[in-house]
Amino acid sequence: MAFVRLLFALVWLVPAFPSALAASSPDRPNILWITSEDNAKHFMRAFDPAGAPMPNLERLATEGIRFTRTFSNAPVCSPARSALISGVYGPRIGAQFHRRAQPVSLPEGLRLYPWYLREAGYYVSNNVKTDYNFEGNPWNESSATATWRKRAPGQPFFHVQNHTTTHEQRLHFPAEDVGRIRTETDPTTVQLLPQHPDTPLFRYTYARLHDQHRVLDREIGELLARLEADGLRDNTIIFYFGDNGGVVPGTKGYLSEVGLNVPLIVWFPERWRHLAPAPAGSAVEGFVSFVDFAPTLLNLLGLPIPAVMDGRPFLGTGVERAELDRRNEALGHADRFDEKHGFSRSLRQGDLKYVRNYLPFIPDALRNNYRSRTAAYGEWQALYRAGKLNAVQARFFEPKAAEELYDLAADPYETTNLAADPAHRETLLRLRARLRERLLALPDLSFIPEPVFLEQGRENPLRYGESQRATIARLMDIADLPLQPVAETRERLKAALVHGDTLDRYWALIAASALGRKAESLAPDVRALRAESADPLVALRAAEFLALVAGEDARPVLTRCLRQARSAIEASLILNTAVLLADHYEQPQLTVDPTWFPAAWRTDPALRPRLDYLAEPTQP
Ligand SMILES: [Ca+2]
Repeated sequence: MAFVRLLFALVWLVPAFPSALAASSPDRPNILWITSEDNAKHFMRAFDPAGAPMPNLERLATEGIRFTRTFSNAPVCSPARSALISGVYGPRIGAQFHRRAQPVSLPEGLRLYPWYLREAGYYVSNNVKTDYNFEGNPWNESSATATWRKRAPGQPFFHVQNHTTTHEQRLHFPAEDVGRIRTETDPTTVQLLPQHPDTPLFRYTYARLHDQHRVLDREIGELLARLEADGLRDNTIIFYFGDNGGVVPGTKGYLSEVGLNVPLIVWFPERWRHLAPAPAGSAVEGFVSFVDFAPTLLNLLGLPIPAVMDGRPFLGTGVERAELDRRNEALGHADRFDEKHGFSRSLRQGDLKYVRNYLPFIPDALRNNYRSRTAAYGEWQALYRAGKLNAVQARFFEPKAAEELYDLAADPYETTNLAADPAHRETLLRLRARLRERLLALPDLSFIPEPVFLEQGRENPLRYGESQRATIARLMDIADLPLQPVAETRERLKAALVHGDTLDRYWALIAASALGRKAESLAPDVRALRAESADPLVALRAAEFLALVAGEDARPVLTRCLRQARSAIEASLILNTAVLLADHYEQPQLTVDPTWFPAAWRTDPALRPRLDYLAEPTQP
């Protein structure tokens, strides 16, 4: 500690080296980002009385500022981390998919934030997870041994220390562990989400997760002690936050509050307190989301914020508490996560939460191999099949509503969907319009099917999105037809089904499937779209509709589409429907021969899990 102080003093006394002098300026704070994996605020006592005790974090919170409404923009790692490092919403630049099929390019004029810090003279290090959907390494060092200690003498640092102690994989234990390996947390004391059955395995899973939080807290305590021992604490601004929510079943990977609302604590040393928007020990309820973090860093250091960034700073010069408290909106997105394709958006405004499910016929429970490694998922599903769940617990396995609306003040765990309640009609229409406005402003590239986007837009997603603005608005209109009374929409749907543009037909078929039986009269029109000559993506959605509403066997068409597939991601999209129809709509399971695909496709993260699943001897 004394050594470092001495170095500071020595460099300060050598005016012959002005650049060294600038780099050592005591007018610049160090910044330490402590991140932890898959942490909702609901599992931490610092934020929720039902959470795990974490004394080190609680002390940091008492001396720092708790941001109680901090949202990951996506409930899974790579899209969440892509928003953090770019300051841009994933669906605006094609970074919304997890695991990426291919990395996307950053918009012109934008660099990942470590680059700006590095330019400003900071030593930037990351230990160790990256998981961005972009190419490039903006760090001085990103490794399991990265540390602030490797910076030049007197150089300010920005360091990320990521903890995997609470990561989902920690819940990949066998069900036999119940009663075999004791937990520090008493399973009878945990508070289960209303979506979960009260079984010994669920209670044990929660207890294991609480235990991991206790371990995490000890690790954070050790890290803070190292900072202190290095004599750096009085010049370092400390952030602690979770990288996405989770991680009991049905949270990570889903747009629930437990999937999105992460903990955030920011601690300022005395000399940098003027950059804090609120007093030590206080809680800020103004909304903060991951796109705001990069602009916040730049603002803290007095650096300009690139115009292309979507977020805005929540710390530093110019941030006023009153204005911060008025921020009350957060946008969430869920798309393909691994092999499971979906498309949902959420908009939280104050205590109101609106969710739009564009593929409502896909239940949340649609198979995702990685999720299913948590044993409690399997038990949850078995209880569903045995008819032993109540309506709230069973909803995970059933088709979704196209729209969801929750009053989180009365219903914090989103159990009662108010979307169809006439008493809330005005609120529904207001939030529906607001979400639409937000998505059009991006514009949201998920209206372009992922295989088409990768082929046409990956090189310059931002510019591609701008060029597709009118198309995306038109496709959104078609996607929203199911929200109107059927009598008014049938003719528009019929027109879209024969539209000259493939994507209009594609979305008309999805809209028809979202309507389900109410769109049954369209079956003859749809059969024509299933024909041999059709585009595989159109034929896929046509076969899907006819399977859903008329029980027609989709396998011959899906097989044909698979064999015509132009990319691994297109094959993945087709297999998503195959598994959906077999597991949730009583269709016979498709037989797939992996040799239909080029060898490189068979290891693709979006395709391989489906091939593995279909190869399992006994599917459920
Ligand atoms: Ca994570």
